[in-house]
Amino acid sequence: MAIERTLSIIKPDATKRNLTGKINAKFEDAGLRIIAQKRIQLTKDQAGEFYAVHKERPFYDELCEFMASAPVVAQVLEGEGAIAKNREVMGATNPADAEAGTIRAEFAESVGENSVHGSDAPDTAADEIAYFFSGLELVG
Ligand code: 3AN
Repeated sequence: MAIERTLSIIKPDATKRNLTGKINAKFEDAGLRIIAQKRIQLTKDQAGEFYAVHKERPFYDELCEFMASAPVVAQVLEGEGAIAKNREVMGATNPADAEAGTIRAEFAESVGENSVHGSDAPDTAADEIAYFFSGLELVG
């Protein structure tokens, strides 16, 4: 399988509860390398731009408010099949459906405040990485 890069975000519910290290350990234990990482405070507009694909969904406004409610940690994960592997480690969107041992099963508070974001395909991964990081910041 090819080496891929994917965008991950540790969301406000998790940074507020001081879970960055525990979540990073899950990625590293699964063989994903954190090749770029920064903690930032998004504005509601920036969160809205990032989640523009969800604009028509009923939870869009709530999602943007939440993503701007506290700092997030944006990161690039690299590894074999990193996009699918990261989504496996994250678990299902709704923590009630997430498999035991996944990040969302262990840490997520609700379907909205679900601790992590991960890109879902190669094209979105490339766009989302470029939203947060310049090429110079990616040291594999
Ligand atoms: P995933 O993050 O698992 O790819 P998406 O792309 O369906 O899930 O949803 C993007 C984000 O929108 C989720 N991570 C979650 O924070 C939020 N979200 C999804 N469904 C709901 C919902 N029913 N109510 C509130 N927020 C939601």
